[in-house]
Amino acid sequence: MVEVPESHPRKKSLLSRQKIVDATKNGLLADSAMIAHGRGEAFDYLLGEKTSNSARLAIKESASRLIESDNPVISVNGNTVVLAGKSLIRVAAVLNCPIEVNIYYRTEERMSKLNSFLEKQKEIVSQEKNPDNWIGDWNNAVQSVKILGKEGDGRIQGLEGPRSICSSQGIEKADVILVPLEDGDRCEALVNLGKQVLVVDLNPLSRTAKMATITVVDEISRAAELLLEYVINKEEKSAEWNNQGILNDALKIIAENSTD
Ligand code: PTJ
Repeated sequence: MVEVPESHPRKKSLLSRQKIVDATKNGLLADSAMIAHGRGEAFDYLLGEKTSNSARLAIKESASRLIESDNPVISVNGNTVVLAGKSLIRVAAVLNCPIEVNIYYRTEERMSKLNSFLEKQKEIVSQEKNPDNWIGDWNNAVQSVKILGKEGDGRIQGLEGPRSICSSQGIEKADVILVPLEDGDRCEALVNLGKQVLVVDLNPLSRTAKMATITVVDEISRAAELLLEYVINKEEKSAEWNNQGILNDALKIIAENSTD
């Protein structure tokens, strides 16, 4: 791993790249994970590499829906585990909800490696001190987070083949699903099943971004840290949610950043 000096203006981006490179070597990621990451980086650059006010609103709304949900689940793919695994374990511990490994390019080997990676991260997170403003037994809360996915005993109706496989106690049962870097078809199938689908996607033009109940147009590691703050602060649901307005705002930011 190359040493990146503290002063380097692109330090965070370089470290994220390195995580993706290392995880690829370790067999955790899909062959196309770097392409997906590069596309995300390009959009993030255009968005100014910071969380916009409208993304902040979408993260708050996601927090409130997860809190109100009877059966919330956090669905993670390879890139998400590598970039935001620890933060999402913290969110799951506060919400007392499971995390499901659910990947587009499903192989038994990757499922098993991602599961072990998350279990190790759980151990590390469980040793941390309580997050700010959270009161309770942190070690116990983190240890209680179930990592689902490997069992594959559920199905997403409306999809065919390996992409329909899920956990009966996770995605199949859930009424609210947080699913970063989701694929458009699956997002549509989940919405058609009457579930609330909360996505994190840097591309406001993607089918996923357009299909979702709530779209957080932000980078997953930044969004996951804010989500933790908001689930702890127990954000309240807004009376009406205009998701198209959120997408329009992201496009406006990109347009503004693209002119002198
Ligand atoms: O682990 P698997 O098998 O589930 O495969 C995961 C990938 C990401 C390879 C797969 O889902 C895929 O091919 O995704 P796409 O169709 O390239 O879509 C990825 C979307 O996520 C794009 O719209 C990117 O802009 C966006 N994206 C990429 N990196 C980030 C991101 N959004 C938020 N944060 C990121 N770090």
